[in-house]
Amino acid sequence: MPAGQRWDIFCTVIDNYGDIGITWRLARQLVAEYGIRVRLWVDDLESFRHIRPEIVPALDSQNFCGVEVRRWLTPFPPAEPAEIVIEALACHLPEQYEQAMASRQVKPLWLNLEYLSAEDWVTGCHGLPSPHPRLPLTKYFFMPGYVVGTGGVLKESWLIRRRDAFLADAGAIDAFWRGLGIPAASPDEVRLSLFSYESLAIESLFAAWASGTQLIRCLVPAGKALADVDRFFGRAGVSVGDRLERGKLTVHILPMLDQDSYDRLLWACDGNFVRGEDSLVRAMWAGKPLVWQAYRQEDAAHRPKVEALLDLYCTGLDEADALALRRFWLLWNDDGDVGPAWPEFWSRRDRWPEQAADWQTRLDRVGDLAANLVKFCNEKSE
Ligand code: TRH
Repeated sequence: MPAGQRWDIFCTVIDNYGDIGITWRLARQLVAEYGIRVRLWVDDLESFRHIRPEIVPALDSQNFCGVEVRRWLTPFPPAEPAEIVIEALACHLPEQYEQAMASRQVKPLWLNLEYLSAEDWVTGCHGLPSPHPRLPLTKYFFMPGYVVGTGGVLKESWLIRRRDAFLADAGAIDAFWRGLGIPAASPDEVRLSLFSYESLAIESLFAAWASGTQLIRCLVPAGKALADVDRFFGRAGVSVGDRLERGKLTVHILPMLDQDSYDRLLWACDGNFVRGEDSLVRAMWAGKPLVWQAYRQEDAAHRPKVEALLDLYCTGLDEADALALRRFWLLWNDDGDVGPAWPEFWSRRDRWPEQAADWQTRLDRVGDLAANLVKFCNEKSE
């Protein structure tokens, strides 16, 4: 790869934080690990600020971690296209920018970075070209995934080193909890993070926890799940800093943390409920028991995605473990009554770390997404 190669990454924030979370993480890694000059074009800097508090939404251009963050304005300002152009997560490049790409003598390499999925068809689509209907340009599909033959998932070179150093440092863990206003962990309690969409299942989960025998401390980042927390506790408008108790359950409402602190939360908890794509992958690397909630789509179109990941994720598990995991994940995604399924799932918690380590080894075989992307671009540019 030529030194100082320029990449433009385009991101529209459809909903939630996954789009910006993924593109920011990728941009930062490309700069830090490959010396690439990255411009990240984002249409919604307000959302970006939630996971990167230093972002100033009013600025058209700002720099963080070596990434040039640009406000994606309409109409799009004249800009010289980079050598590599990433259209991320179903966004569409501005017409003016496409024209500018087409008018270059050496055309930029244009990639459509798709959503992560475990479904079978992903391997078949990875790397396919798609000629532009009018302009002399070709776009390539780059499919993240969990198996060889896909683009892999994001993983920075420092991730495991930093995770292990943190987990080996009791002082750092205590300081982390103190910073959040949460008591230090104690051996007689189970500590779980819960990042979720609106879900009726939360009520049944909380009811099971409250009436169980185990002390549970549940950490809920502010956002879509708060209405369900309200409903369970008979409150209106719980907010950041609140602490709620019923029976064996204590719930703390956390602010949205910056991405690196959110990693620490996943590492420090005994188990994690995650959603969407990026928190899912981070929880996989955290290696703790995890429960995934897919991004909801109409007509339950997300259901096959959950099934497909379960099929891969459960490979190698014995039948009873796989059954308990499947049952809990599916009920959670269907907004079902998860209470009765919890004890069976959680009673197997000692087995999940081994499963997580095996899964990480499998992901490592695919290679990480940034490395695969750079390799793909090098090959196509030859
Ligand atoms: O926010 P999400 O639900 O994003 C979703 C999905 O990506 C989905 O696939 C996409 O189609 C949809 O958006 C539009 O979940 P996700 O992907 O986990 O993204 C959350 C990001 O927020 C991730 O980068 C982690 C980060 N985060 C923090 O930085 N701090 C926090 O406190 C929390 C809870 C999350």
